[in-house]
Amino acid sequence: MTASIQSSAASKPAHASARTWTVDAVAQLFELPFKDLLYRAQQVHRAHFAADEVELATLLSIKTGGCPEDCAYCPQAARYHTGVKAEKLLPLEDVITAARAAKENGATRFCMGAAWREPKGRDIAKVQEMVSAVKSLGLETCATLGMLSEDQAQSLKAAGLDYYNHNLDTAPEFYGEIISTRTYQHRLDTLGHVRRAGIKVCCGGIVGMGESRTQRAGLIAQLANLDPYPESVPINHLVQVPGTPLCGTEPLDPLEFVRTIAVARITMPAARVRLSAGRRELGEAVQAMCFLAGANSIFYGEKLLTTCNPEAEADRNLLAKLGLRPQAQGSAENCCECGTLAKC
Ligand code: SAM
Ligand code: DTB
Ligand code: SF4
Repeated sequence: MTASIQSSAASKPAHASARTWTVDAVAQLFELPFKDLLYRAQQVHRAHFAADEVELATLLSIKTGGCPEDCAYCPQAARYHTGVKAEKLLPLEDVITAARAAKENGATRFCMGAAWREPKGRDIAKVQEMVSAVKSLGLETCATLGMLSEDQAQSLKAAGLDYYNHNLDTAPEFYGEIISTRTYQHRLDTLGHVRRAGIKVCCGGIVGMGESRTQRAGLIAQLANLDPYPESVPINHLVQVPGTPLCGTEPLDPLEFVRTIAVARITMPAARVRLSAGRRELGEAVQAMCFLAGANSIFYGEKLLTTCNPEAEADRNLLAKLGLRPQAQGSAENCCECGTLAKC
């Protein structure tokens, strides 16, 4: 399994992988005493970012449910009986209204998600309009629409798309237990198309699906060895939704989730590591540890795609209690030197 995705950049960006991570080397980080692991993660975090700043990204499901894929975690797969109804693509006006509200609430990034295996030509034209409209509000734009061809990626870039989210989800060795309707290589191909179109990559995975620690290390090694590694790395804690095959999986030890965040931070120093799905179930103390471990981004707003997220006010209170501040709006400019959002 190759982890290489090609970039057309003439010179390597500053967040290019400084080294190749073997699964063993990543697994050794997981094995560190908890305090040593968090100390190392903090050192890396503070060398690359203001330690008190957290990015707020708001999600909107622009096309909900009815998905033909079989991702075993997903409430939007048509084949599972989860109570999520298939809906049509939202009208442009609804997307603009939601994006405006996200901006007023303090978000800097707006991510539009669609329950598609891959978008069709007419879908891309409509998403292009959404991207342009959201961008004109002064928000960073992100979309997650499934597999993308090179042409589709270029069309989205032309419309002003800043980030594309497409997750590897888990280690290659565990992947077949979770999804059978598309391969790991399909995912790497889409990531390559996104990179070559000049869109920043948002790519992470889910933990708590019954994978082993070695497999968690395998996921992180895959992400860290992408060349360059993703600018954004969402680490999702499985939200167990009744009706999905993974509902009833033995819950992951929350400290293992914190370790995963720390290992992502150490191996991808200049990436935004996003504490993603599952925050409600983790509670405030575990989330606080995740921030200590180097998480510096969250999904913000009462809903993820179909499941619940903490209320925005509860999140603002949590950040204030921890002495963390939301990233200032309008400050998410690219570094002129390297094109990333991080200090370099
Ligand atoms: N259909 C597109 C795709 O799969 O790329 C975009 C939407 S999909 C819902 C985006 C990501 O959400 C998935 O790759 C997965 O990592 C995450 N996700 C979905 N259901 C989840 C759950 N129950 N718990 C945690 N993460 C989940
Ligand atoms: C990502 O890694 N997590 C978000 C976002 N990218 C699109 C989605 C989480 C979805 C959780 C289940 C749901 O709400 O349907
Ligand atoms: Fe479809 Fe995406 Fe859910 Fe998989 S994760 S079933 S592709 S919406």
